[in-house]
Amino acid sequence: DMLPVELTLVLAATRSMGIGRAGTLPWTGLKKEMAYFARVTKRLPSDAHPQALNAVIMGRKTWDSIPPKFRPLKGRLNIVISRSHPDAAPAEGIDYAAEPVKVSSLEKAMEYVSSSASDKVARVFIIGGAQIYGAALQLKEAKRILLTKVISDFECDAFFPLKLFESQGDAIWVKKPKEEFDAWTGEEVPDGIQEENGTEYEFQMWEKI
Ligand code: FOL
Repeated sequence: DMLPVELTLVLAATRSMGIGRAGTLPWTGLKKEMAYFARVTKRLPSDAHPQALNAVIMGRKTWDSIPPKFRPLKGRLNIVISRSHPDAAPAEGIDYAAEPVKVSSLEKAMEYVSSSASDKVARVFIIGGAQIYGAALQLKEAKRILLTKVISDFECDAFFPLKLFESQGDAIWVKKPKEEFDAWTGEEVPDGIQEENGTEYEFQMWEKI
């Protein structure tokens, strides 16, 4: 049976929407920002089945970029998209804590999370990179973007394929007020400009109208 899947994209990006450089993040030392990413992608909505878990969907290059000691990202169902992986049989008996589910497309990833085979999935996050964000943005299911806007400038060679600016945003996407951001994440998200090791950033939530 197929359940509807709402997708939330989560990313940190510079003002020019830069998200990566040479296969990794453009910055180092944003420990609190990374801790926010981990908390928000792990936390279940209050109405979730207590044994549920959230899913994180990523491309193969993003998987490779995660330090081996942190992957699969713990406490989350990890789904990795790779064209070179036949979709043969990821279904039964896979230990989510030990290995990611491998699929050949975002559509297959969506089928996997929405099928009754995994009715224990609560929220579904798209965690990159550029190619996967681009594919997700084409889908009606992409409802929300958790954007950490990095104000300090960094050289980047990978970019989020959509510009989100407070004044001149894509008309389809609107920045939500803090109250709705806090309610959705289930935490009090720090408001205003944050600073870590000389890098400034701001937590934001955007939704499609
Ligand atoms: N979204 C945001 N807001 N910030 C990011 O840095 C980010 N990064 C990615 C996708 N969305 C993001 C992709 N890159 C880890 C490493 C790289 C990565 C995503 C996750 C990672 O190791 N995460 C661990 C945290 C480890 C720690 O505490 O330092 C995790 O458990 O989530």
